[in-house]
Amino acid sequence: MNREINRAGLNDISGAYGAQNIQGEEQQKLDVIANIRFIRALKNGGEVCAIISEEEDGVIDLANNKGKYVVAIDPLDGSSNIDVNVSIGTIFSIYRRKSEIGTPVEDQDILQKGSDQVAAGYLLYGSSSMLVFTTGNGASGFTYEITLGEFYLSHQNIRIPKMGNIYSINEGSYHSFPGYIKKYIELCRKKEYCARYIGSLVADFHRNMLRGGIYLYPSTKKSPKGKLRLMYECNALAFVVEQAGGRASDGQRRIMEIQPESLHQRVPLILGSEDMVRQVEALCKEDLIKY
Ligand code: AFP
Repeated sequence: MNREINRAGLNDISGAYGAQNIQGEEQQKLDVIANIRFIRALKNGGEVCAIISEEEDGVIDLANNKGKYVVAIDPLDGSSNIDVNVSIGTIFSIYRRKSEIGTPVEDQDILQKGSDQVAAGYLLYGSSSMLVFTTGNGASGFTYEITLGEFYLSHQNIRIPKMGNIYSINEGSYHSFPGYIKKYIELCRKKEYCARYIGSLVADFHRNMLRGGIYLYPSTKKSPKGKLRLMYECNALAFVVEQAGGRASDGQRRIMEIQPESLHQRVPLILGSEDMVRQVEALCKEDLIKY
């Protein structure tokens, strides 16, 4: 994917594909290409029995009963940034199937909680391409060496600062945020924190993880349940950030403890430096007590 993304302006693979995905979002050509490529690679790998993808309505059953793992993936996140040469990413979660190996995939294999993930991570196609992932024993980053075509360990055991001074939120929606989010933004402004928002979750998250900060996508009038998807965006980053010493919440609950009810379920997402996320949770609690 790295090669295609880097050549996006030169060949006919940027721009809209002309269809919408299940969420009603316009698919970009690279969304479709990334989806096909990842599904093909996971199928050929032989370890996976089913895939949940942002770009597909239902579960992709690979008819590989011997496969031990279920993968949830957002093949290309931040795709509205492709045409303007801004960083984008891929996000993935890996689950061990619950049903017996050798039998067909069951519902219980698919809708698993984030706390059941055995590995998760993301690829960031930025000024360099990086893979950051965890298997539950810390989180590390690997940078892609383009001439050798390999990822090399470059960020061993990443630790997110407990407190930071960056906040990332689409402030254009300020007037439709819940009260506690508005209060938190006021607080960030008073303290003259740095507002940084790229609009590519992976890129915003990665910067905040290395520097210390918070990312917020709360409920809005347009997206009452938040915009981001629990199964292939929030859970993976929640696992990574927790393994780096940070926190991920929907305001009231730990993201990884939310029981998914559907493949494309959306949740509010607040994640990053532990003390910053706790402060938002405290403001949310105050609001709930008041009303
Ligand atoms: P696209 O893939 O449609 O660009 O959406 C990207 C995304 O899911 C996530 O990467 C961003 O953080 C978020 O949406 C940005 O959404 P807003 O444009 O509403 O701020």
